[in-house]
Amino acid sequence: MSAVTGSGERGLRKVFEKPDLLLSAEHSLCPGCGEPVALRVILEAVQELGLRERTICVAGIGCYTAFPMIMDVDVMQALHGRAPSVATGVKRVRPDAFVFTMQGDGDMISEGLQEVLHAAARGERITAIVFNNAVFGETGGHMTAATVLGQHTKTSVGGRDRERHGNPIRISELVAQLDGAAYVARSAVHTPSAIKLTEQYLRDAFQCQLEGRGFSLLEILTMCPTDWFVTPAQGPAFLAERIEPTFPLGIIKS
Ligand SMILES: Cc1ncc(C[n+]2csc(CCOP(=O)(O)OP(=O)(O)O)c2C)c(N)n1
Ligand code: SF4
Ligand SMILES: [Mg+2]
Repeated sequence: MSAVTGSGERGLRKVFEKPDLLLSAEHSLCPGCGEPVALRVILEAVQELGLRERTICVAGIGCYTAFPMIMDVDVMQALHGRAPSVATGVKRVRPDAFVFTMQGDGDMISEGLQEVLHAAARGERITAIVFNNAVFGETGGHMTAATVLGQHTKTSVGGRDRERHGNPIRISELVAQLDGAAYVARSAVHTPSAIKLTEQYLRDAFQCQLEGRGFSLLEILTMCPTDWFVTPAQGPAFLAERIEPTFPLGIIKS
């Protein structure tokens, strides 16, 4: 999992031990899936910042819907695409709570685009996290608004075509234009250095909420070898060569 996480004994412990907030259970995720790597980074950040008792996660619907059962924090489930609106209500009722959403690209960018845009424009003091694997993973690999041009999916057979299917939406750049968005960044989990970046950006985004500065968004590119039609071992290279050129990593607004 996170191969570059620190130095000395603490760093080694972090690599080989399960995070305290990650519970053990059966799950149905595929080998090589990037979403559990992102989950690990999130739970480590919550623990290290001492936020466990205050945390309420609002989860959308996707393969990551397996996670609430193995997260040792409070989690609410939202209808597809609606997590930013549910999180808005949670934060307004419980302003002292630490609130983050967990959505996929299909959930946030295809089905719930208006929810995230309005929450960002209002400057809601929540942190939105989107796992972008450029497909509707859980339901079998259909094209989403984030599927990249040329990408073969079950509904873009032969590759996404600009004329026929339109262009992918870069959610981070879109949200960054809104005045209420205080922090926006894009990271990934396909290499140790990318995971390190995810750790850093996640802390920045969480800090933004803790300081009451406004809406924060972290987009994390995750591997989906099953719906990219590659082997688990080929997933990281596919992300780097096919997905990342459309979605460059970095801080977009701070
Ligand atoms: C309103 C609505 N439409 C469709 C679905 C079916 N559905 C459940 S999960 C899912 C795919 C989610 O894709 P994404 O958010 O990208 O997450 P991933 O599975 O890729 O992690 C879909 C379409 C649903 N639950 N609700
Ligand atoms: S379908 Fe894709 S996103 Fe879903 S568990 Fe499998 S690899 Fe992960
Ligand atoms: Mg997806």
